Amino acid sequence: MRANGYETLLHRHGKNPILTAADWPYPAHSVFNAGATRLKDGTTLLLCRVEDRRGHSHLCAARSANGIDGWAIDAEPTLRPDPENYPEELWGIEDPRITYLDELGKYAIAYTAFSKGGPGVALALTEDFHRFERLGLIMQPDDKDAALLPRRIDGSFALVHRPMTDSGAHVWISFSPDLRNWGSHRLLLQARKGGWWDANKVGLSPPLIETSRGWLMLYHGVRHTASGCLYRLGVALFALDQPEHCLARGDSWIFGPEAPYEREGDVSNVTFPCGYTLDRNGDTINLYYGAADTSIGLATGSISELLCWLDAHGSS
Ligand code: BMA
Repeated sequence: MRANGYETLLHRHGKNPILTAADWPYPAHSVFNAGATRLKDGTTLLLCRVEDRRGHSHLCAARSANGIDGWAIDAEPTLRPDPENYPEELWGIEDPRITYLDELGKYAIAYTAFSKGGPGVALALTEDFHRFERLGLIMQPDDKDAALLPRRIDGSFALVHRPMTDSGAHVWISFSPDLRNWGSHRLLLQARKGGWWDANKVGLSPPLIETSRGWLMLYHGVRHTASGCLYRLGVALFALDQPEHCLARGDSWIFGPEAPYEREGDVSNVTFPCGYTLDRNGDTINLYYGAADTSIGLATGSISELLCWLDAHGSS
């Protein structure tokens, strides 16, 4: 399929938006930016960011057999901010990204903890999405858009994240022996400059996807315009054993706000994926994204097609 002459790599589901605040079993203002995973029994679990009328967010799990509809949503918030014990969560917790860590037999959730100091990166572990073990703030403000890699690289856990610096908002990777102490920080992906669609501000979208050719990154690029920001999605590939080494980066964005529920909402013109699942064939990717900071959409694509596109449109 083509749109305006461009290849369509990610296809919106006909039932989009697949989840909205109207589906919630308790009062909620908006539901967006969900982390995603497939549980061992094949159930798709979305850990959704739910914003209340105070403007504060918490996380709530929604489970579905097909990842499209028939969602069973927790009757109460699944993970609430806990500012008494974790002051960095005073104004809410946002944008979870889920990675299953084989080594621990646990899911790691990297999320944004928001408080007086600004947004920082916090980490929690869980086996069942009912009980959670918090590790607290692992990257101090201003930092967000973080996810762990599923396995150690050269003996260390690896975290992709997006600190704000004077030179702009770029994606970094940091390493840790124990998930608590982080160092060996390296620049992973730099925002471009000038007229590019991803000038000045980029960030990781869902966790990196391991492929035989490298770690595939879907990242958001933010374009500042006279009427606000445009959040769109781009693609890059990094070496498996040396993830800070970029093998290819696409020149154009591949997915952006086009449908009415992406064009209009609390924050218009935002497509913001925080999670994906892979089908059993290992190729079909189901991408769950926040639409206009208001609802959750699903778009489906193929890993091999994304890699082919990168061969044709990428440079290192
Ligand atoms: C980013 C994050 C996201 C949000 C997006 C658009 O900086 O804070 O949570 O979806 O802005 O508002």
